[in-house]
Amino acid sequence: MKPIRMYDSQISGNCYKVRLLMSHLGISVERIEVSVAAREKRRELLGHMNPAAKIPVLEFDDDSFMAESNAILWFLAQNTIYLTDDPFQQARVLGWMFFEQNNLEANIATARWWLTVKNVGDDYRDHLALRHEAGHQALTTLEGHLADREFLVDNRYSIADISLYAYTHVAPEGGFSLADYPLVRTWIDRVQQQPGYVPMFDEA
Ligand SMILES: N[C@@H](CCC(=O)N[C@@H](CS)C(=O)NCC(=O)O)C(=O)O
Repeated sequence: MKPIRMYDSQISGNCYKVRLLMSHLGISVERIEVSVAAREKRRELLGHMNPAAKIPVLEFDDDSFMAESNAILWFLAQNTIYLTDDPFQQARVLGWMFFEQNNLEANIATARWWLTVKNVGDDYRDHLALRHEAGHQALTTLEGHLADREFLVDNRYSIADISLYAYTHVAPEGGFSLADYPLVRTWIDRVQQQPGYVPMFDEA
């Protein structure tokens, strides 16, 4: 079962995680760019592949589909250097990926969506303040965890790092300064030095 196509968006961190891992693994697929802002017809386009009608969605050569960025990372990373085969460390990887969806993406991606993608920050001032408070708590947790390690789990670069990197490195687009998170900034640099690293936006 090989991935052949990805329903994707360049501005989406959830899609970027998958693109980044595929680049590390040397997997190339046809990319179908889907506008995240134009929501009409979304269900018609994606509903048969993902009941939540969201991207990323990966299509396989046997006509099956897979949604949820972290589930896709988990699947593609099997038997590669990007996922340990030790069940205890695997559970820690999963723990960080749940943290990413609940604490980090939920706040940073939403603030970024209002401020940078939709440009409606003024309409959402109260909501933004809550997202900023919770997002900073997530960044503080990440900073603390990086105090005595280079990567999130087992001192090796893994899909846990890829998952959290996606929205952390664009946090300033959501109004989050990273000035108070020097270890997070160094970790961002470290991720960018990994073989096969690609930036979020395609180079012209
Ligand atoms: N938990 C999902 C979230 C997917 C998601 O929110 N995708 C966004 C793009 S980042 C989307 O499709 N937005 C369009 C919409 O909600 O209509 C994942 O990690 O894949």
